[in-house]
Amino acid sequence: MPELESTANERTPAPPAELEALAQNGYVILEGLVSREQCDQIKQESLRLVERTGANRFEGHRTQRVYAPLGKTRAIDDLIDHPRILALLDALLLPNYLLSQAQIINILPGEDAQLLHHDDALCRLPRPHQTIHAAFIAAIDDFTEDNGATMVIPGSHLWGHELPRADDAVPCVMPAGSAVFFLGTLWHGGGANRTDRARLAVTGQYCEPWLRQHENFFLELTLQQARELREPIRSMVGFSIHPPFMGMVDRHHPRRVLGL
Ligand SMILES: O=C(O)CCC(=O)C(=O)O
Repeated sequence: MPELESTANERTPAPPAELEALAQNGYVILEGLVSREQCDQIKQESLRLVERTGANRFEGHRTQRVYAPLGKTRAIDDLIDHPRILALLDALLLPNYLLSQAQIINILPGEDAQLLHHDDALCRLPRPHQTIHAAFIAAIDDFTEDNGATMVIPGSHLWGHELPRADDAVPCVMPAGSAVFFLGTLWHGGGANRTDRARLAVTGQYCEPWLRQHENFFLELTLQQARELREPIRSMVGFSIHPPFMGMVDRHHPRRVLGL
């Protein structure tokens, strides 16, 4: 097997206060990840890509989503590999952690609150358990009390199998360009949009390098698209290994398939 590589590098480590907030509450708000101008560009591109509304209550009958955005636009790359997001992931997950899923979510006026859930539920592990999954949801519009801001239940990452009560959830109110970063065990969901304007967000979910990703990037991206992805996004979609050989292709590092 050729050289090992890591998504962790010389990044500035995550501030202890952010890690403490995560340990205590299960989430932390990161302000000012991208500028308002960048949000405007993301919004313009997202509104070009969004199509139909969801098919069920979880997707949201009044929510538009862009699935597989990495094959459709480069507009959200600066969020997907934002150094402050990756610094938190470096502290939480093993080197060569993966992007599990990326999505653009536009909650339209009149949408009901989404069912509360935790992102690692599909793994069916007894709770509470170690962190194997973490995510961010970035506000591209300002998130307010009543426009569909992501709702979280503080401390619920430590729960066992008790079920959440909607009344315990609090909105992540934050200005456009900020994000809520949270552990895969935290109960959360999109909020109800009681305004007359849509609420746009970008989300990235990440997982341990030995866990199956929610999205099958190998089938969503052409080899040429994968070649053109910048690092560390290319590694995070799956052109990486969990040492010594998980993820190999015919004995070799998967990057060789791309001729790189
Ligand atoms: O849009 C949001 O604020 C949350 C969405 C979410 O958690 C999901 O769709 O899984």
